[in-house]
Amino acid sequence: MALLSFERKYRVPGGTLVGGNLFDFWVGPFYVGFFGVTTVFFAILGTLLILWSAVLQGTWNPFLITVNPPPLEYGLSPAPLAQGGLWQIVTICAIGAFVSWMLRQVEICRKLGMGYHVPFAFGVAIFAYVTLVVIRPVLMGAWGYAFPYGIFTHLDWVSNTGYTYGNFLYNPAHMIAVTFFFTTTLALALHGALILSAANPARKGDTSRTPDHEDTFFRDLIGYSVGTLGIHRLGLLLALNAGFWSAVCIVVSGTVWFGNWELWWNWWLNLPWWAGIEGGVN
Ligand code: UQ2
Repeated sequence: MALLSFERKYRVPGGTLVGGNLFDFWVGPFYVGFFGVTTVFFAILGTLLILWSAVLQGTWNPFLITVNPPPLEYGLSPAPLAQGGLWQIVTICAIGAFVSWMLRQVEICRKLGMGYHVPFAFGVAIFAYVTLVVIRPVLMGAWGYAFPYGIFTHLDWVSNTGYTYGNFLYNPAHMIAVTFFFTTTLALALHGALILSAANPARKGDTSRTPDHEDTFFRDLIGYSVGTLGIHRLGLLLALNAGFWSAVCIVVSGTVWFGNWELWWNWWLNLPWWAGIEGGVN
């Protein structure tokens, strides 16, 4: 069905979570809905507050603009605007905009009778962000442990936070997250290459190849094809795990593990069956 006639057929009222028919309309190609309104509200307010923060800071250099969280002394209390209060409101706006965007996705899924896989996936990204700026700072007792909103300053925060725990690459959850990130790119590269190779035949003028060709390529190569639906399940699983284990690796640093991550691996050296071995560590 042509795009325009399909959309006309499916652009019908209903499926909203909040607001009934009130915001159940489109502006050009965009569905609005109650959460479209709240997304725009939080996004504009948050952006204006970042600009206000830049004015207070006295720079328009995009690399140097930074909205800093309050100093650690403020703990978990509201801070004056110029000492992290702006960061606190910007964070509320960011979470408000992200969650509104996710719920707008849910409303569109409901209108179309689709599964909620996309808003669920976006929810995992929101969870990773909320872990950094809410969950971990609350567990550690100060908003000052959250990261600043600036191009250079957030890089400095990542470096400083990493070295606070020695060599962060020894963090086992970080290892799992990195492995999922790399495996995600491997799966997407294989999938993108396989689809394009079937769609664009080796001999010019040949017709496109079918999914059977895709399956057979991998059966010939490694004796196994994960399948055309399976590769997308695998891709979603890999990508969501990358975000999830990223959240885990930072939330455990400073809450359940305080020292250097290299020392975490001493559990291996301390296993009972080689305790007391001559030349060992215990
Ligand atoms: C596949 C298949 C696809 C694919 C890909 C495979 C026809 C179009 C890429 C091959 C993928 C495999 C064997 C899994 C690789 C495992 C990891 C962890 C990267 O079989 O079905 O559909 O796109």
